[in-house]
Amino acid sequence: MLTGITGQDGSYLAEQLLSRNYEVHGLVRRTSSTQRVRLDTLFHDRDVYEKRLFLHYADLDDTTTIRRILLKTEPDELYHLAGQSHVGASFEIPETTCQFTGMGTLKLLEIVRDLAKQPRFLHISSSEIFGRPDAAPQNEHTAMRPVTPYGVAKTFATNMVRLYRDSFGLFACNAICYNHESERRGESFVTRKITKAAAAISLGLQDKLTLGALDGKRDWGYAPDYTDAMWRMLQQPTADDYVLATGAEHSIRDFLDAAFKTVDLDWRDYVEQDPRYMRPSEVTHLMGDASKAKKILDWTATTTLPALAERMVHSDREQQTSSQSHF
Ligand code: G4F
Repeated sequence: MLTGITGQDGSYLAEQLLSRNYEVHGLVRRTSSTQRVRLDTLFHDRDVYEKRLFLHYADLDDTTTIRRILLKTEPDELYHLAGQSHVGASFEIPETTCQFTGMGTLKLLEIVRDLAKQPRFLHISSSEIFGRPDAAPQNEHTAMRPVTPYGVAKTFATNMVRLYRDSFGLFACNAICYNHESERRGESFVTRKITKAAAAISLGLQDKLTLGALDGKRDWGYAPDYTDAMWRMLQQPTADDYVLATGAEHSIRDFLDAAFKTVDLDWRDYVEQDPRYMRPSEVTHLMGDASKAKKILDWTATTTLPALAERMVHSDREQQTSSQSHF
């Protein structure tokens, strides 16, 4: 069972689990739109949709419906990936962020605690819990010092997962994920915004890219690697928390360099900054130490930043070229 199955990570994890012969169930928020672009291929596969992949409708705060679905489906593994995940937006909608990202996790833990057959539980935590850390790289023991509403909500959820593991004996784990991107990344996150713009500018479809602060540094990896690690975490004999990261730190300028280089352009000719995209408080440097994941899960991130940016720009160029050819 996956919450957030229609998101970037949910869609990769669903594909990986199906390829491992799992029956996959997804919790989906009921909205008037039925667009689930990232699951399109699976939907149209007659051997998969409603044979080995099933969707159920429930909002994260609808505990009665979620309990009913879990009682009916009796999952072995529950991957909790859903929540309000945009850090910048969390300053505009802090209550919604805490309601879904923080309380949504606690509500799920409460349901699982009461189940006769308890699934193994994975919560997607975030490097945002470290905020402005006093150590680099950060590991599972680094103090949590969040500086954004999203980081505060994730810190609450991460600590609750630990508490339910230690106090109630749940098999509950935190995947403390650093930024992980892909061609399926939401278009308002900085990497996808950059790769979409680089592609559009190179095709003559756009002439400017407006961004916020360019000084931040992040540890950017490739999303399918991270969902693979999540699965590995739930196959261990004991539940634990793991940092998932590449161990390399890059600036937004480095990402701009790599993305625009793919299309032989210099980003300095196109990028402008707008305070609208700047955050009231910002995590400046984040870099993870994933040596525990390497040792215990036999996991390492495979993709370097230039290769990631290049891959995303090529995919955006293909998408934009094919949507142009439909007109
Ligand atoms: O792409 P971002 O929005 O990612 P951010 O804030 O690091 O959060 C992502 O990674 C976290 C893991 O550490 C996740 F937990 C979280 O859910 C999310 O997936 O911003 C990256 C950096 C920031 O410093 C931001 O200020 O890019 C800067 N930035 C500059 N201009 C921008 C923009 N970010 C966005 N989204 N849009 C801009 O125009």
